[in-house]
Amino acid sequence: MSGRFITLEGGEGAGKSVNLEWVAERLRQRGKTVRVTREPGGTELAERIRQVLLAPSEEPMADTTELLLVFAARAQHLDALIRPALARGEWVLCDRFMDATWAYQGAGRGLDHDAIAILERLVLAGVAPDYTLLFDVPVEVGLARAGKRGELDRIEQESRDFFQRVRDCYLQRARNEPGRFVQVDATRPLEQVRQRLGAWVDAITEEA
Ligand code: Z5A
Repeated sequence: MSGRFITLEGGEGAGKSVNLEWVAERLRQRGKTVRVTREPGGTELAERIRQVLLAPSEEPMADTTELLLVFAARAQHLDALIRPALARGEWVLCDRFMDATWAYQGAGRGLDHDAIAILERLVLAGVAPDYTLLFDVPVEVGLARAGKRGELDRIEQESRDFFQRVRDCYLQRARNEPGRFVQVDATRPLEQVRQRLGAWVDAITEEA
């Protein structure tokens, strides 16, 4: 039986984290072996890279450093966790993946798309999500939700315009790949968001 690679994406405070385990549990109820993970991170080494990436520092991080760290963490994550789990037939549920790089480093930072595409080819080497759940909320709503958590990490300290570019990029990518993306209106109450997620899980596990 073959596994599936499912990613969760969206801007700040969209609701990925509060729904990740819920979706995993629903998949388990449908008989799937599920591995929950996240980016940047997911393995011991990749989590260490995450700390470097997100910790505010006195020395400003160059945008290219940020890009390369994101891909360094991803290379490790793919090698040590994602590829082996998929090879065992597990369902991998990942909080953020490659679309986040296009949204944050590509659209947010405005980094060169050809450079990102080269790194994507090198690091992913053919691995791609089967499905991507895009939790969409207007920037103000997401920032207000995320702001309630208190201290902001290095990227969370970016401007409203930065997060608007991130959101626009995600929405454009969803339009470009309607077969992969499942867009979720995350302004709705959690109960309604989960009704939608549950119906979707039931549908894809019928097929699998
Ligand atoms: N990053 C990058 O730049 N490039 C990359 O390639 C990758 C990542 C992979 C860490 O990601 C950072 O890494 C991220 C992008 C960058 N940057 N930032 N900033 P992360 O996923 O670990 O962190 P995050 O994006 O900051 O997650 P988040 O803000 O926690 O968003 P979330 O997980 O989607 O939100 P949440 O924690 O599930 O929900 C936030 C709050 O809203 C919480 O109190 C919930 O109870 C509440 N909530 C959620 N849904 C609802 C609904 N439906 N109604 C009402 N309230 C709700």
